[in-house]
Amino acid sequence: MYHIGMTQWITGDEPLEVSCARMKKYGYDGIEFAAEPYQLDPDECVRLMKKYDLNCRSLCGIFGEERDLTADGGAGEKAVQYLRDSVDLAVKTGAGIIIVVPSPVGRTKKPEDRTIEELNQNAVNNIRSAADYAQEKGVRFAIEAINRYETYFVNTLTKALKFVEEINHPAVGIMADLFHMSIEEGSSVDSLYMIREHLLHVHIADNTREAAGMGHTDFKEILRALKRIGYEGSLTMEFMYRLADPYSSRKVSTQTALMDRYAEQAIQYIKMMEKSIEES
Ligand SMILES: [Mn+2]
Repeated sequence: MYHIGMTQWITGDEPLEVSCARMKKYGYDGIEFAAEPYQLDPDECVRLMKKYDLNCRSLCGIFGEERDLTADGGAGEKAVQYLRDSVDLAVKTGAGIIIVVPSPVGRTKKPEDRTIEELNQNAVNNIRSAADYAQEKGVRFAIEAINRYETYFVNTLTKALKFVEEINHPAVGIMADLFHMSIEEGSSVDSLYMIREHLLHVHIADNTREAAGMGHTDFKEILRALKRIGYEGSLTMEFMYRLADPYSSRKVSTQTALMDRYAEQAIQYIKMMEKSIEES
């Protein structure tokens, strides 16, 4: 059975402890904290994990305009420093993986003052530089391809693979997010096979970005593929309210009943699919 996690930043403005209690209640193994080294108190994170018997395998990088890994100069350095500071938070919470989106989320047009080659080179250099630090600390970066409505840059797993091969660093791999894949990949299963050697982490949401089982993604086929390629990481739930801007779900006041329903549905559905594969 897979380690089942849930990312926390999707829940809205509720206190961390409320989220942890929910995860414990519905049988989650782990929590994915937001990589917010300037906001989160690592001691408090550790205290809550102990209290609710959760572990932390990954941190979810948050990439607003001010954390732009495609930038050069001071802006690029600031983004690299953010990754280094996130590595320190990862070490303190026990997370071995940090999710990295190589361009600001929501920037769907290429900046006009740079060529795509320049932006790509900046991102490769910045991530490589932070990856040296991550490697020293035993942490790896998982590059996430997000869909075309959230970025012009790395928005398919084909692009993610090319990007990661260009970075060519032992501390940098790829993650698979089933929601983004449902928009961009011709076949999610074929794409999982394509990135198999680099796959470090998985985000689970249905094609509507709600909890697994609420849309039309075939999770049985996905889980079978993950098993066949020997994936041993976490399945981390990242469902959301129906919002166009994903980061706005951090600020909305939490719809507690809906969050409870998503959290319960997601884990029960995935466990049911896992069981049915084992029996077949
Ligand atoms: Mn994701």
